[in-house]
Amino acid sequence: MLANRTSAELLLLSSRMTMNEQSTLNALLQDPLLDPALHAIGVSVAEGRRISDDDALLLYEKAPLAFVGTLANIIRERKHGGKTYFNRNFHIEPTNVCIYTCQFCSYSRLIKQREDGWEYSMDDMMDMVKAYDGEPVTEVHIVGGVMPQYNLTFYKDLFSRIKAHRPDLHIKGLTPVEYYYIFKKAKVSYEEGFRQLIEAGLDSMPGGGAEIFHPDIRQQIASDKCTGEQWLDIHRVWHQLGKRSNATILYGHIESYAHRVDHMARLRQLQDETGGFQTFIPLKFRNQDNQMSHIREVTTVEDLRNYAISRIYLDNFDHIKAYWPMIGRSVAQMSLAFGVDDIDGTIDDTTKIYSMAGSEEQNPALSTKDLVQLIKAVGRQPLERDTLYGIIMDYTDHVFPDEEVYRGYTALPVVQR
Ligand code: V47
Ligand code: SF4
Repeated sequence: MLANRTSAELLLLSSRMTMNEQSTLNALLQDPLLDPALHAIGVSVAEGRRISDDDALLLYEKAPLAFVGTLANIIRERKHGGKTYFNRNFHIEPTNVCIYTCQFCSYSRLIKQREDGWEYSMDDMMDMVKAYDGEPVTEVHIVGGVMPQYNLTFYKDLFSRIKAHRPDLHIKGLTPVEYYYIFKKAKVSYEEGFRQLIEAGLDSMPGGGAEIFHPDIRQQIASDKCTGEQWLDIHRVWHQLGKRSNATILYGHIESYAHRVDHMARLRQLQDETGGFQTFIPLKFRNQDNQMSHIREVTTVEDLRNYAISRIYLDNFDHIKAYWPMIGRSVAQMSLAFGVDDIDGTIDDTTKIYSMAGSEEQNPALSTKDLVQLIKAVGRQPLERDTLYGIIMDYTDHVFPDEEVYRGYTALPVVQR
């Protein structure tokens, strides 16, 4: 405990902290009512040490929002200061029909009523790409249901056509769920399959399909798609090829806190091994139009606690992302004080998987100006990034015509003419 340390130790510790960090931590740790075990975790974080799985479980079980929020914000500011990243991307969902039966997904039921869904052709998808000609988008995120016609040959063709049309567009495509299926059907190893897709133009892998790795839960909510182990193996191979990917967790349904910690432990371990993950994206379970509609959604407080605890636990992940179309703009803004430093940046309305599941944003379209204002309004610095976190533009001091300029956290916006 800080109180039990020698003055030399305390001096050394405080010399590594900013004044702001010191006073925030002092206020937090000197609370006489603070649980001693939480106090010890606070000291670990102050010292920049990794917390254990038991610590993470304790945070989930006992720590108040303000406690985890303060620690997460210290880590966030150590890593990024006030920087908040977004990108300009668009989504293509090849189909909303899926052979798998994930209970939480509104796509799975459509296999029985296939005619109610969509199954885009190669030309349909190329038309979607062409619709962005001349637009300053840097990434296309391709993910959807799994269907037999979308096989390895199809995706090689799609990726190479996209690159032939627009070589600078980063293709962030598919997840281990699709890869496991298409590589198996094509009878190629993960490595060989990836080599072919990289040659066709695949650049990086999004974080989907992770759900909850622990078999006790995965069996109940996503029994027939790739296992947690297979998901991790596929990312491992991808990283070994020198490529980057993201990771997600689908939380707030039937899993326990121990399952969330188990999930993050497996990710932290793989990240220690490969260093290939860029971003962790907690995805809140939404209960509309799926077979788990009877489960109540968790509260915003729980969402913020979950962001914060993942920021504290995943010390080897550079970024924590809040996917704003799913949680809404206000919670996304709040999350920036609870460990989140990235809010994605979808700029169109083609992301159907969430609107079908009941996301906050029925029309998830935000212009760059809106996104920048949203970030500035909570005192953070907006940076447009590319998929690999190269900085495209720092908007901190940029003022758009007619932008509402926020001064500090509480001042009313002033329209800049
Ligand atoms: O794996 C499906 C989730 C994921 C529901 O890498 C649901 O940058 C909540 O992974 N409630 C796919 N979530 C999307 C995804 C993603 C999104 C944004 C950015 C990135 C990235 C990745 O969507 C699925 C599943 O976990 N999902 N149904 C639902 N009812
Ligand atoms: Fe298919 Fe993915 Fe939905 Fe599962 S979550 S049913 S794999 S689209």
